[in-house]
Amino acid sequence: MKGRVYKSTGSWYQVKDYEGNVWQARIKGKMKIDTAISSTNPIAVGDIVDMEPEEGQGDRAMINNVHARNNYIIRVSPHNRHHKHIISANLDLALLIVTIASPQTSMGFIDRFLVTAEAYHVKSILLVNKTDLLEEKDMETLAKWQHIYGDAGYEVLSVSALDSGSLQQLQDKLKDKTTLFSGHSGVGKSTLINQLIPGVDLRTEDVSDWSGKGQHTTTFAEMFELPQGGSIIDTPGVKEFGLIDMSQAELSEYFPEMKRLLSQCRFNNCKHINEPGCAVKSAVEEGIVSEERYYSYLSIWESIEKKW
Ligand SMILES: Nc1nc2c(ncn2[C@@H]2O[C@H](COP(=O)(O)OP(=O)(O)OP(=O)(O)O)[C@@H](O)[C@H]2O)c(=O)[nH]1
Ligand SMILES: [Mg+2]
Ligand SMILES: [Zn+2]
Repeated sequence: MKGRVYKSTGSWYQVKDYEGNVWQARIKGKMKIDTAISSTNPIAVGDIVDMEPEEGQGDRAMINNVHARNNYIIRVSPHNRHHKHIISANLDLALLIVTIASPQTSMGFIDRFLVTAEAYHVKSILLVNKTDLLEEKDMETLAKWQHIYGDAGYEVLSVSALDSGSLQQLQDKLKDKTTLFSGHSGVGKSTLINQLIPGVDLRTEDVSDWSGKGQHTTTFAEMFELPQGGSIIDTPGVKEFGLIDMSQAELSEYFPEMKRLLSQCRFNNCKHINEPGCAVKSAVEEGIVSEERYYSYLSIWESIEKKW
């Protein structure tokens, strides 16, 4: 029996089979787990699994195989490099939800997320939420982000989850796809899903008055089906995005606006830092590649291990 994992709480998995029945499943002790990834969670939301019902146990089942993943997004714990967590698998799209106010998302965080999604071949869209709260200077930030990320090759949508009329374009993007919703705590991931899927009624919580940050309301990743077709994966808010094993040499390939220029650098092992004839640096000087994105490149470059 084949099914897709909708929810995982550590030891139990909620799996929907292809006839629409929901099973409460565990991993069979002897199941072979792909150790190449060595994540703290062997099975993630979005995984396709094989399972067998447990005799006389109602909706209980045993998972005995995980199908090879088309892709997945993995995150390293910022506190322990060895703790890798697969956020979700078999994605068509990653929606990074960001806010300019209440709370503020940093460009550094955005860029780390986008780099990870590029490395794992997951297309991403940037969604700026809470536009109802934007003051004049925030509108400038919004225009700047639209410009920078638009030029880099990303779609940027801006909405207010409180105004369902602003969500039409987003709805079209999500149709018939499996989409990961990610972003800091409090940016409105669950609120958006409540708007997109009437009746799902996810718990949401005000951003804290004193810290201006979200309260980590969602605690487990869970997948929900959209009425018009497709599904969304709600996830707990992430504070930092630790990058997976990535070498400094490959990093520039994960900045689409730099990737386009790599063949024009004088040296094919150019680090794009202080080499002569570097096409990336020239593009930064000419304003073709944004200084902010280049700064993120340098900052990520310094934070990853040197493996040429
Ligand atoms: N003004 C305004 N408030 C919003 C908007 N979207 C969400 N909120 C509020 O922001 C707060 C946090 O929303 P949640 O949906 O719980 O945020 P989340 O991203 O799911 O947070 P975690 O589950 O902690 O990761 C709630 O009080 C929402 O009502 C918006 O577009 N405008
Ligand atoms: Mg939530
Ligand atoms: Zn270069």
